[in-house]
Amino acid sequence: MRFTRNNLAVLTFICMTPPAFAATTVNVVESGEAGGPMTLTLDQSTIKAGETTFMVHNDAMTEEHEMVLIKLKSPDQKIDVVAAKHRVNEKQLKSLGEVSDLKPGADGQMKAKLTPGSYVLLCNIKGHFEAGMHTMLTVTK
Ligand SMILES: [Cu+2]
Repeated sequence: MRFTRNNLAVLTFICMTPPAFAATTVNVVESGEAGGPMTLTLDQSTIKAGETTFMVHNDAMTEEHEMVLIKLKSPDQKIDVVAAKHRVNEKQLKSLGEVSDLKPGADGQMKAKLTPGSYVLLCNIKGHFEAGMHTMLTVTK
């Protein structure tokens, strides 16, 4: 195959175009009332690395929630709950930020630049992690 000047121009353009760069948005819904089961769900569990916006909605009627973003050292890293406090010890974990004090019905958001790896999103209000408010997020290249 012989390249004409036009072909080369097109090839050069393709080679120099970086991979599509689009910020990812993850929608997070938190739900559950005091004394009952609680949930923290994502609209996608695997995303590409890069600039990420978490849009967090507290769907509870009366309960305040929060969302803490944690990067794990490995996919199977255990997160311990401090029994006496009914909370996770955030100081032992790598937190990348949080949306705190989300009132019932309220929305919040946070941005983070995510590198490939395993992440956990959780609510660390007393008792909420144990009630079910945690979920995994996998970030790929
Ligand atoms: Cu909560």
